Amino acid sequence: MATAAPATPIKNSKQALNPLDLFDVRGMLGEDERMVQDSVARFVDDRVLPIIQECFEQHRFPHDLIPEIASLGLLGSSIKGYDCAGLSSLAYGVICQELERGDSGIRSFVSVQSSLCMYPIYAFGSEEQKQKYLPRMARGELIGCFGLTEPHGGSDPANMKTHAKRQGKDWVINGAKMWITNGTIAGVCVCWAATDEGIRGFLIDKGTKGFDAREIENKFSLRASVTGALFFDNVVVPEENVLPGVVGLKGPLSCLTQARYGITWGVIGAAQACLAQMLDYTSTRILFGKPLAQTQAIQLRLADMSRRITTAQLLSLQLGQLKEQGRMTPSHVSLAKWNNCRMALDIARDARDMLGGAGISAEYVPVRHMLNLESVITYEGTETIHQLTIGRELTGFSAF
Ligand code: TGC
Ligand code: FAD
Repeated sequence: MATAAPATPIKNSKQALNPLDLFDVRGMLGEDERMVQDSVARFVDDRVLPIIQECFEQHRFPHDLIPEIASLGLLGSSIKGYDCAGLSSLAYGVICQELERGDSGIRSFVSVQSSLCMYPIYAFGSEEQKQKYLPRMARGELIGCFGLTEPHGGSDPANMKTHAKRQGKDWVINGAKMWITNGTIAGVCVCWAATDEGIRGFLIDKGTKGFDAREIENKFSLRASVTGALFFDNVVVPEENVLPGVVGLKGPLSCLTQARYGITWGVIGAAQACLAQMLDYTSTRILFGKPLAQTQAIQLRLADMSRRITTAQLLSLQLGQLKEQGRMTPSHVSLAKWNNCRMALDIARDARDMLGGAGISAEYVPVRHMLNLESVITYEGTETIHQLTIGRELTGFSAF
């Protein structure tokens, strides 16, 4: 027969450590960055967490949060000017982390708007395009989507079928895009299409003749996010809607580098949410006469979660510092996206298991994060694509 548990856990550290930030990564942030983190954390606690379970169950993106997300300066937060907040890379990181602590779908919304839509307009757009789109996008009045993936295979975008042909001063676009976040709620699509000159980016406004977006229903993942399929049937766009500053695959891939950087931080938030709930649950769930948290097997699993979160935090912190110094490379981002998504997905799956039967209930966060992370480890480059990117970096041979 098991003996009764001690009433209170024994504290071993003289100085209490934050179990979700053991190496005090927050302490490495500047004061402004900590203020940003705090305000996004409050927003997530007050406005996201109370509704997100229901949104997920109802397969509904909470549109009504957009004005508040915008007023917090979270849309295009790294852009200077054009009504954007001009925050640092680390601030963007903690924004993603806090949002994804709420739900990957909310972080996805901000990633797509900021890194995949506003970034290319800022980096490759004409001054007229920046003036026309960026301020409205920063205010959340205009939503963007990013069309790169196609139905026949997203991992190899160089082989895209969507094409644009010159017709006098206009371009005519034909093709289809698949799995597009914000697809049906977007007022503008940043669409990548093959041309005789190479891949180019086109800004296609909602309502343009021949452009259609349909929602993808029946998802088991990212249910609090909108995902669509896009169709382009002889869509005519004027030359002024082409992004003039880039030709070739490096255009869309540069956007992915920005978004993947944010994801490395975001998934830490999802993992922290799972660990926080497990620390609470295992200390109050009494089995065999003692709290689960007092068993060696559970402690090993909690310790392993903590080790993996900590290493992911340190990786993203260093990545952010390299980014600020202009030294971050696509391979750095691939390694961190691979490591951190794998870390978060493994933690969510393990947390779900530690809850026993309750682990399949939407009342607890791990299963929702777990299902979301199945998308996050797939989009923005699958785990295999990032592994092969590192393989290519190490060996010089492309194995794609
Ligand atoms: P490769 O020869 O490697 O490169 C072609 C050109 O691009 C440059 N480049 C990059 N530039 C910036 N950032 C990167 N990450 C870059 N990677 C490559 C490269 O230097 C070269 O430039 P240049 O000047 O020499 O022409 O191209 P490849 O055809 O061998 O492909 C490499 C591969 C497989 C890594 C690439 O195709 C890839 O990343 N595939 C995965 C596709 C992907 O991630 N799709 C994501 C779609 S968007 C999305 O999922 C949004 S989800 C959003 C949400 O909801 O949060
Ligand atoms: P495929 O490319 O067909 O890959 C299938 C499998 O083959 C994978 O396991 C892959 O790792 C593996 N594989 C591929 N190549 C190799 C190789 N050379 N060697 C070994 N294995 C290989 N895309 C956008 O453009 N915009 C968006 O906003 C967007 N949002 C998304 C939202 C959600 C919820 C999801 C699920 C996806 C989204 N995507 C978006 C698409 C996403 O980027 C793609 O799903 C992803 O890039 C993989 O492409 P695919 O689904 O066509 O899989």
